[in-house]
Amino acid sequence: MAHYQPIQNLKTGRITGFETLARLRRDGVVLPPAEFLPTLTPAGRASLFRAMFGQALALFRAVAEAGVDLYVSVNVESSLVLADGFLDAVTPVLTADLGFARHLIIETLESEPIADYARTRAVFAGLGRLGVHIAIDDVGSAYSSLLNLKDLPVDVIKLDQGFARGLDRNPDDLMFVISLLSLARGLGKILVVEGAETPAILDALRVLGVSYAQGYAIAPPMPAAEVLGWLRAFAAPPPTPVPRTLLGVYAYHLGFVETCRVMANQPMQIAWTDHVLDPHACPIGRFLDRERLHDTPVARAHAAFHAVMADFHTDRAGWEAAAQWFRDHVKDAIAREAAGAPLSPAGPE
Ligand code: G
Ligand code: MN
Repeated sequence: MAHYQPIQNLKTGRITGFETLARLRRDGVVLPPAEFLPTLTPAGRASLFRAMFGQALALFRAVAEAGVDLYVSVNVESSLVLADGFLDAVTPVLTADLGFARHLIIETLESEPIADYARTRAVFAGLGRLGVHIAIDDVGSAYSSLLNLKDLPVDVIKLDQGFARGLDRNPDDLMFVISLLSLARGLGKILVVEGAETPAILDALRVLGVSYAQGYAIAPPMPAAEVLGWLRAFAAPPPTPVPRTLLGVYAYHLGFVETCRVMANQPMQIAWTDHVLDPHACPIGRFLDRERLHDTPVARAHAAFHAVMADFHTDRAGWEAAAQWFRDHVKDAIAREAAGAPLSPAGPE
């Protein structure tokens, strides 16, 4: 049995695809892969993959018939990719239906070190010639993942959900997302961040410039019969650089500060315009004004940070301290909100 979980393009708001996820029903309970995969033999895993590949094709045909253009991804262990029957099982189907091949993403999992890089590269390249995209799954969860990223021809990086899932409790973990985003950009790969569990996490990812996300905040995995109806009902708010949540504010600020640090590291000095000194002009200022939070400690720390932008080249330590002060206030406000005591908006003027 397969469930399908949507992946959203955060730049456009549209759903770009679905991941095919194995679900096992045992004694009336639906089990996720973590609970039953370890019990499967290699032959059992191969037959699970064939079943999921078939389910992915079935979903692709159903949505294509309804005139909807979507990618469908399917998971496979790297060891299975190297096994003899793998290409034989998928090539005839993909060659017969190049529309499916071009809409298929194969997500490779790294449960064990890759035994034969040359052969893995050859298989991926063969799939690539048919139009199939390759994703490297759960990046960051296994010791070899960055080496695989370096040595294999993949198109998509899926950041393990462990990085995004707890962001509302540990906002500084956003640095992992910022770094991976920069790595993906530099390598020319697409980054998909998994574990977008809450609207605030999704907001933070969008504000950072992450292009694709997957997680409960968009939708949990659903049965095939629900996919088209869910797509029809799905309405994404219009894309905007303005944060919608305090975690989004935190993300925007971290991303901005990191960009400034990178630029400070090269000899061409940045000339700030007066605009930069205006605390109401930036996306954070627009959030604070819209939420009527302009009379709060967070907003005062925000204005103080804008005031030190003029000292960026002359007093970096003071600038870093003001940035840190603002972040401490935002973190405090996030914690208050989680505890049910949010910052109160200013009263009517
Ligand atoms: O291997 P991969 O990480 O692609 O598997 C995705 C799994 O994560 C699925 O089993 C899915 O049910 C689960 N999942 C999807 N989104 C979320 C989320 O936002 N939070 C958590 N905790 N799990 C998720
Ligand atoms: Mn996956």
